[in-house]
Amino acid sequence: MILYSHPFSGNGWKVRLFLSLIGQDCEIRPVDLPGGENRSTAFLDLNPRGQVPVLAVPEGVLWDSQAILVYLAARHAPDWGGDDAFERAAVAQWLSFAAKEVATGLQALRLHRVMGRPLDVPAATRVAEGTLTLLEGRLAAHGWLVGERPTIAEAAVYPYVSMAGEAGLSLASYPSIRGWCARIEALPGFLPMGA
Ligand SMILES: N[C@@H](CCC(=O)N[C@@H](CS)C(=O)NCC(=O)O)C(=O)O
Repeated sequence: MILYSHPFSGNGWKVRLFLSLIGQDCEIRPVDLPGGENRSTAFLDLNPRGQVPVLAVPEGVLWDSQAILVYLAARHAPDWGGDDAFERAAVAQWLSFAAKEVATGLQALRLHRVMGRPLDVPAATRVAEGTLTLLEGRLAAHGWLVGERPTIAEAAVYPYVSMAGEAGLSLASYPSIRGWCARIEALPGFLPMGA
């Protein structure tokens, strides 16, 4: 397995974090995003979206962090994908939340603040605040996003939430989110950003 990523990529961190949590080895190939390597013909052949992460596996090439998490759980760690039809659908619901609300709020704000990407900051801030409020509601009543143990939903949602400070938002008024982050950070195999 080869993971194409960049050390700064939060979406790449989702995959590296999950690989570490399940103790799965993987070759990491850095992609020079600032240098535009992701726009090269060779990289676009791997991912026509021109984004990391990309995972090359014996069956083919997968792009999109959520899709890669689904593959890795199904192939290597089924316990992390949900136990039954309802749980697997609930996991998919949070993966969709990661790809939409988390990406257009917290991820976009971090990219804007750290890399200077143009952004409608008030609109993205509203999305990010709504994201945190929704999560706080779920986590005030439950320890994990799905069921009673961590799933790939945690790997998809946690990275950009835990980096809220880099997006210019504080988690001070979200105690349940902070408790959930601490539980994830205490899991065996937890991998910090940039490690
Ligand atoms: N939906 C994709 C988003 C991937 C994404 O936004 N990747 C960023 C790095 S975190 C990227 O490669 N950006 C390069 C670009 O868009 O030019 C996923 O979840 O993998």
